[in-house]
Amino acid sequence: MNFIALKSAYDRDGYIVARQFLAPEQFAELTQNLDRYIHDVVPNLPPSDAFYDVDKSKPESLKQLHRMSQDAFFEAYRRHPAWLAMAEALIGEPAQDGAAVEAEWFNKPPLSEKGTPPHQDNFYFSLKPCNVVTMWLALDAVDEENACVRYVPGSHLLPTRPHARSGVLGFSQTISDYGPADAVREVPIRLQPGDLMAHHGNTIHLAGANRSATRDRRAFAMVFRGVSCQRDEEAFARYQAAVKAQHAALGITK
Ligand SMILES: O=C(O)CCC(=O)C(=O)O
Repeated sequence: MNFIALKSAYDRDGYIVARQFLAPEQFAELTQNLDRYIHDVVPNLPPSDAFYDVDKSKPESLKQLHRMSQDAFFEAYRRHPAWLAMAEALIGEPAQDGAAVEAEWFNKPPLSEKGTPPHQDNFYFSLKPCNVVTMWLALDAVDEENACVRYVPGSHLLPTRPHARSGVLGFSQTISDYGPADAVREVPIRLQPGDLMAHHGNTIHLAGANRSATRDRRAFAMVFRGVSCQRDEEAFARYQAAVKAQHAALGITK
């Protein structure tokens, strides 16, 4: 991987794409463990760690997994050398604890109408400085039909935008003044299984509904914070209160 070229694109655009990021055997190891986790662990998880588009009685509607490091494989995976090297090249400093904060899984099941509202991750994380990268590995081919993520290039260089409650489970906050001038700048990121995209904590991103009746849109993601990041505890407490209120409104309890 040419980390110098990737770092310069990341600093300019706020995101990068690295095609076929993992070797085939590494990708197979990850997908086998994701299948195992979904089959063996997910049925016993509390509602806060596994979100469904419909509900648990429709396992095919599974749309998000959080706190996957409760499983020994994913706990160790947070330190995976390839992921860590890429993350540190992009943030330009060591990652806190030499590891990702957490491991997560995202899907837009076929015909899922719930998009990802436009947001900036650092509105959720509340880090200063915002030297944090989200790395998102495609598990399926993703394109406009099955709701690929869209980035607004260069948006990480401008101040954080105001956010408000979205009503979308798993993405509680959305940019409240997002408008046509933003939308015309969106770039759809088409990926093949094993391709990685990574974005800065202030890069605006979103995704639409999955219009395919047959294709999932699954991804595995990890977030790495630079050692210089400190959490703004007041902003984080406000965000957590907003999530709690949204979960209560959507009937999600621990
Ligand atoms: O998978 C998606 O639609 C969005 C994921 C996301 O917002 C993120 O990983 O920061």
